[in-house]
Order: sequence, then structure tokens, then C-alpha cells
Amino acid sequence: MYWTMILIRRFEEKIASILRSPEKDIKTPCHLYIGQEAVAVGVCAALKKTDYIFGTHRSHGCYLAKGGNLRQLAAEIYCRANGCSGGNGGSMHLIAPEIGLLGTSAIVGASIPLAVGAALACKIKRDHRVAVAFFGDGATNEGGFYESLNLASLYKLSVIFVCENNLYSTHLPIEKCLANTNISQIAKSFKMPAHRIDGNDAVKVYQTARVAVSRARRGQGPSFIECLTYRWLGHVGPNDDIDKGLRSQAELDSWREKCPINKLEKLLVGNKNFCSLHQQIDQTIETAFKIARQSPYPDIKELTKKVFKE
Ligand SMILES: Cc1ncc(C[n+]2csc(CCOP(=O)(O)OP(=O)(O)O)c2C)c(N)n1
Ligand SMILES: [Mg+2]
Repeated sequence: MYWTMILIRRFEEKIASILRSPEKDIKTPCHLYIGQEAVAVGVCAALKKTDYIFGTHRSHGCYLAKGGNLRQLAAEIYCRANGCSGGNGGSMHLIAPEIGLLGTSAIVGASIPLAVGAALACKIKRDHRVAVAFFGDGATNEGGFYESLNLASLYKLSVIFVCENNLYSTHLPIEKCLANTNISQIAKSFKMPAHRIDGNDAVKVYQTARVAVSRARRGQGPSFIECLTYRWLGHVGPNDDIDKGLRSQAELDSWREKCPINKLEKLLVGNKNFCSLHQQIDQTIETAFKIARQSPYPDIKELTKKVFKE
């Protein structure tokens, strides 16, 4: 889990540094996940490769945590033909069925009914897979959220709802959008176990996800995990939104103190040799970006091919 969290952090720091540089050669909008790494990593550590996940506009983390290919992710961010979505998707539309990532979507809330649909398919096929929907606090304002929770509970579907409550939906603080900011309470009213946990504690996330996965695997129905966390950067791009007056420096600093990576590192007392590990990861990332930049764009003839079913 530690290795994957560092991979996600360093990968996104690389993207942020490119976006801040004069060359700025990444054109797809990037919603960065820095600060939230423990959620995707803790949940995916409890899943099998064959289990399904669905993500949001902020999904580099869940792609890598589920075991997605780093070079294909870098290539997708450069919209190249060898990207995980063939260069058609960019940062927000990732797909990697070989590791169970059936799609990420920029439509807020879209991951939720998709995961319920996948879980229904698993139930019909009796293949004992589990489906996970990752989504933000803002997605709980969508009608589909309520319909999905109801259907999942009613049909006892093997789905796990993972709400990444980072306290903001674009530039709106949660208390300006939700009448009840305790999201797990909303889920409880649909008669499913609902946990509200420290989303910056990778071990806690993993343990909670394991309980939910084993319940789902036994056919006992859905669970809900609300992970309290915080995004260190702005809604989109490499800046922190402090200058826009959207949040305070003190608030950001208090969450940086609760860094999920530092938290996990403190537990790894027997292993202090992180330096070489970080260097290895940085090298892997550098190579991935180099290959991505040198790769071809998709053929223009392919442009409309994946828009409609042929
Ligand atoms: C259906 C829909 N409505 C509005 C938007 C514009 N939009 C993009 S991201 C976002 C906020 C999402 O907030 P949240 O779900 O908390 O995720 P976070 O960005 O915090 O990870 C909004 C409103 C959209 N993409 N889709
Ligand atoms: Mg949010």
C-alpha cells in the first residue's frame, strides 16, 4: 500500500510540475488526487483483480491502486494512441477492463449506478465478483445516488459505495450543498451498513473495505464507506485555490499535517530505507512520461469510431 501511495503521489506531483512549467504540454484537464491516496489504495488492496471498480473525474489514484499500467496512464494523459483509452479519453475517462476498471466518468455521480448495474450482472451470472463505486461528496446530490442505494439494498447486490468526502464540490464547501453533511447517515436509512472513517488512514480504509468485501462476497448485500479526506490542490489543475479565497491556508495546513503517506510511514518502523524506493518510483515515472511524449496520437479516422456502437 505504501509503494502504491508513493507512486500515485509522485505521478501526480509530476503532472502538477508539468502544468506549472512554461511548456505545459498536457492538454487534458487534470483533477489531482494528492492527499486522498489512502482511499483508493486501502479499498483496492481489499479487492481481487477480477472485481470491478468505477471512478470519477479524479481517478488516477484508483487506476493505479487497482494495478493499472503506468505507461498507459501517462500516454492517456497525453491523449496518445497507446493510452489506456486509446487516447480518446484523457485524464477523466480511463478504462482498463483487464484490471477490473470498467470506466471513470466526468459526469458527477455516474460511477454509482454503473457499479450497481455491474453488481446486478454479477448476481445474475453468479460469479461472486464485487463492484465498487468511487465518488465524491458532491455526487450525493444527484438523484441517481438515491435510486442506486435503494436498488442495491433492495436486491442485496454485491456493491460497495465509497464516498470520498473531501469537504468540497468544485468551489463549494459541503455545508453549502448538503442539508445533512453526515453522508453515512443518509446511507444507513437505506438499511445497509455504513461506516464513517478517517480516509487518510490507509490501514483503517483497508480493514473497513475488507469487511464490506467479505459481506458482499457472501451475497449479503451492499455497504457504504464514507472516507473523510481532503484534496491538497484545487478542484482542477496544479494550484491550491487559496488565492481565490475559496479556502484558508490554515485549513489546508491542518490537513497536510494529516498526510496519509506520513501516517502509514510511521507504522513501517522496521523499514527505514525509503530513499531508494522513491528513486526507483521516480525513474519509472520519468520513463513513462518520456515514452508518452514520444508516442503517436490516434489516427484521425478513429476519432468517431468509439462514439456510437457499430
Ligand atoms: C452531472 C454533473 N454536474 C456537474 C458537473 C460539474 N462538476 C464537475 S466536478 C464537480 C464537483 C464534484 O465534487 P465531488 O463529487 O465532491 O468530487 P471532488 O471533485 O471533490 O473529487 C462538478 C459539480 C459535472 N461534471 N457533472
Ligand atoms: Mg468533493
